[in-house]
Amino acid sequence: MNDYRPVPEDRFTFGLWTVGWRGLNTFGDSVRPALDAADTVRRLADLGAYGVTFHDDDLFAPTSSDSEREAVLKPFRAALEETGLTVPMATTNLFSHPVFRDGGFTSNSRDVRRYAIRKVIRNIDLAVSLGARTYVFWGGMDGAETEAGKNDAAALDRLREAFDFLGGYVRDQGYDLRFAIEPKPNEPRGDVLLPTVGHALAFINSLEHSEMVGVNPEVGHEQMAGLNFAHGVAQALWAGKLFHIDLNGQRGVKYDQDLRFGAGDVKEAFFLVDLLESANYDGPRHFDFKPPRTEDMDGVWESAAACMRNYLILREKAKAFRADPEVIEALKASRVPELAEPTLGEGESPSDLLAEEIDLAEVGERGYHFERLDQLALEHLLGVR
Ligand code: DIG
Ligand code: MN
Ligand code: MN
Repeated sequence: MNDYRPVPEDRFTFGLWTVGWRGLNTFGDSVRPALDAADTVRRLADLGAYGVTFHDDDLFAPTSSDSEREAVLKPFRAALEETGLTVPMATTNLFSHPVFRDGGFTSNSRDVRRYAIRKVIRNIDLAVSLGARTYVFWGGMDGAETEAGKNDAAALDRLREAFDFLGGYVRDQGYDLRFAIEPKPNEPRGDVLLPTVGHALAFINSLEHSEMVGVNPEVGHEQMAGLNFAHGVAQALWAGKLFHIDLNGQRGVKYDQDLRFGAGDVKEAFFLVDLLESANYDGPRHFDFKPPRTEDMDGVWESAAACMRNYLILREKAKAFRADPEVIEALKASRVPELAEPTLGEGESPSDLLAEEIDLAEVGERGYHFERLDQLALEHLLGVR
């Protein structure tokens, strides 16, 4: 019997800001203490994690001096060394400080845009020194509440300018680093620029260094837009642009819940894990979640452990689903393998195709038996197969 105990080989990672979330929100004060970064590394290592990720501000205040930064980094590096935990990804906080109230790269204020790029450069240097290979950009504060207040074309120009400049910096430094854009439709801004995976993929195509820029989709963010997360990830994979992923849970179109992974739409979580494992996605399984404000510190670690446990449970169920002979038969009955067959034959011409007929009456009656296939998946998920 599998005890679903995570090991570093499972490549589970957590943001320092997740288990470190103190519970402060618009309607409630903090309920938990601030966590020390080095202690968090040790605790996550004990739970079986592979790595940690961070925003610059998770480690030190934006105004910290070099010596103040080093005072934090020294024990942080020591804890990484001691536990063997990695830092696969880092990112910049371009949203908390009041200076970013109208965004970072797309603030109407030019001096803020220039500061945002400086802040990213500084943290890219630190991230690379800690071994990060992926740098995430979540432009949560880059958006608008009023249409007249933001010139979208100019905002996209400034966003492209920032990515092209930073991509050039990474290349000039010879860093082995890729960028991953994290879309979100709204919150904290009324409407956020690049709201979904589709918008981000289209934007990436406009960049000078597009080959080094991918996406970091987050489960709840696509679902906040009423979209199916697995389909968005599938398109990112198809485009060769799934550079990272933020796993959590969301229950419907509402505020960003950042639930532990598996606690939201569990059927969609099942098919997401099925997709990632079937596609041999080899990136970190990164949790970007917030232990509910109701929890004490014991609840925080229980929630973090459950993120990994749920992924492992769903991974085993997805594997059993794919190996089930009845499922293999049902996939054939639904003609799923046939979709992988090119529509046109080798060298076939339009006249060849036009010479063909279809019996509309007969083919029009064809059923696809998706209900049987989906019921088999659900029965695997419910544990009766
Ligand atoms: C929120 O979903 C965002 C920020 O926490 C961070 O910039 C990014 C990192 O994955 N996710
Ligand atoms: Mn979120
Ligand atoms: Mn995220």
